[in-house]
Formats: sequence, C-alpha cells, structure tokens
Amino acid sequence: MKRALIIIDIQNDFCPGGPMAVKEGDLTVNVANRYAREFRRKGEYVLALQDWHPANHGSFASVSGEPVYTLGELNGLAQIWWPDHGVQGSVGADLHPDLDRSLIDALFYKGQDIDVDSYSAFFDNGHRRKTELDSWLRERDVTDLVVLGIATDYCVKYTVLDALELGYNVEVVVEGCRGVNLNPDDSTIALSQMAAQGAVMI
Ligand code: VGL
Ligand code: ZN
Repeated sequence: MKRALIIIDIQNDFCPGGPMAVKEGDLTVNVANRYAREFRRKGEYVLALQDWHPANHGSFASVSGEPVYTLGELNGLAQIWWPDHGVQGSVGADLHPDLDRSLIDALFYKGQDIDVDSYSAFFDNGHRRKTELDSWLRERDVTDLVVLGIATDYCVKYTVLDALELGYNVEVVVEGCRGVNLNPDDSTIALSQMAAQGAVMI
C-alpha cells in the first residue's frame, strides 16, 4: 500500500479577497501543511492540483455573457458561469503563499481546454480527456489517496468520485476542505455523496 496526499486548488483566487472567494478557504492551508509534513516524514507522496484556465475559458461568465453563478450549458454539458479565476500564470492562480511548496513532490494542472470545464483532478467534466495524475500514481503503485482542499462541492467532490471509480481507496480530510455553497447545504451533500460511494471521512 502506497499513499499520496492530494491537495486540491488551494489557490489565491479561491481564498478570501479573491474573485471566487470560498468562505474560510485559507483555513485549509494549515491543515494541508500539517498533513503534507506527516506524509513527507513517512516517505509518502504529496501532490497538488491547480485550476489552470486560459484567460478566455468557456466557464467564465465574462465569456458567456451570463450573470455569475447562474446555470447554463457549455458544449452540451451543464455549466455554472464562474467569475474569472485560475488564469494561467496569474497571481490569482498561484498556490496560497502560506502553503509550503517545499513539501510538494509534483504539481498537476487542469482546466486548460477552453471549451470544457474540469472539476476533477483526473478527467474533464465530459470525461473525454485525462490528466497525467492517474498514470503518475499508477507508475508508483499508489493505491490510497488522502484528499483535501477547495472546493468541497466541486473539485474535491469530483476528484474523489473519479478516484473511487478508478479503484483508489480514498480518505477525505473534512477539516481541510471548504466549499462554494451556492446552496447552503452543498458541501454537506457533497461529503455524503463521496461517503456513499466509499470515501472515508477523517
Ligand atoms: C473549482 C469551480 C470552478 C474548484 C474550480 O476548485 O472547486 N470550482 N473551478
Ligand atoms: Zn475553474
């Protein structure tokens, strides 16, 4: 059994002060650092994801012309129109400055395709294209994942559901996750859905 910690999207844009601020998003940083130190101490892997969009990404309300946080459709898939966020190379797309990068073994990027959104760290929302993450983990015989980060109800949720489908054992660090909560219960519901599919809440 080999384990990896998967740190999801702890980026400036999703933290207080950012255009897509998630309430208490910055409180995930210390939890991530604590887990990352523990994983490194045991010789286990620490990986981080970054939402990494082109400046004219199709998920942006500024591109669709629709109001932010409303629901529409992008290339046949349901799409929430987000504020501009995670633009490749911008300060907003950087990892939170207090997240200890020296503990991170590898970075993975998602959301580069202009015409499809990508919540999961493994696949785009249409399950058409795969990131490098699964092959990276398989090459190293990683079977168990511990996941935390932002946002509980989007990128964490879809990463965890895909990981379970791909056959990984998955634990979710609840205190290390924060959600968007367009509806107040979205994160609670997301955690229940992950648990129902076999994720263990720690
Ligand atoms: C995220 C919506 C759009 C996330 C990223 O990191 O959860 N959510 N892009
Ligand atoms: Zn995004």
